Amino acid sequence: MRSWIALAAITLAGSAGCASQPLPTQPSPVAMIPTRQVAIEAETGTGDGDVRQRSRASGGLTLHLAPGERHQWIFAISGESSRYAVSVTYANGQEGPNELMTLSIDGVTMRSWMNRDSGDAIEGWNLFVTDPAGASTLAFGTHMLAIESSGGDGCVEIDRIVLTPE
Ligand SMILES: [Ca+2]
Ligand SMILES: [Ca+2]
Repeated sequence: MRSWIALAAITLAGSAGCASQPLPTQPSPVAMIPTRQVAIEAETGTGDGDVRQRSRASGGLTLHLAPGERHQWIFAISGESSRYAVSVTYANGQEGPNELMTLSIDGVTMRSWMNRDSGDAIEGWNLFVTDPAGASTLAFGTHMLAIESSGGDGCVEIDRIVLTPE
């Protein structure tokens, strides 16, 4: 009888020792999500403009903006607050004068710049160039990005907008 009690005591001590070991520290879920690139297809979103088919465009589609037209996109930052560089990829066949592009995030203008030709009046509409459009510190959550085109020959086609963590 005595040997059974001793064995039970050892077993209990053993399990107690195992359970008392500290668990590994778990990082918080937010810290585990790295900041990462956000890519927006211009043919999504809401506002002015017409969607065009272009075989070399990302997703096969662009958004045509005429002078005075404005389009906006809602996007989400899923990681912690970080600074992002914004770039815009577009096609702009050489028809005439270039357009002034204005990009804003959450209502704040990031950059206004004169766009450039991506090629001639025929092939140029299926060739794409990428311009920087400023940088902004963006917090976790949803934001609104907008692009407005003004002046020029009346045609520019936005393909894609990319936000890259700096
Ligand atoms: Ca143009
Ligand atoms: Ca596209």
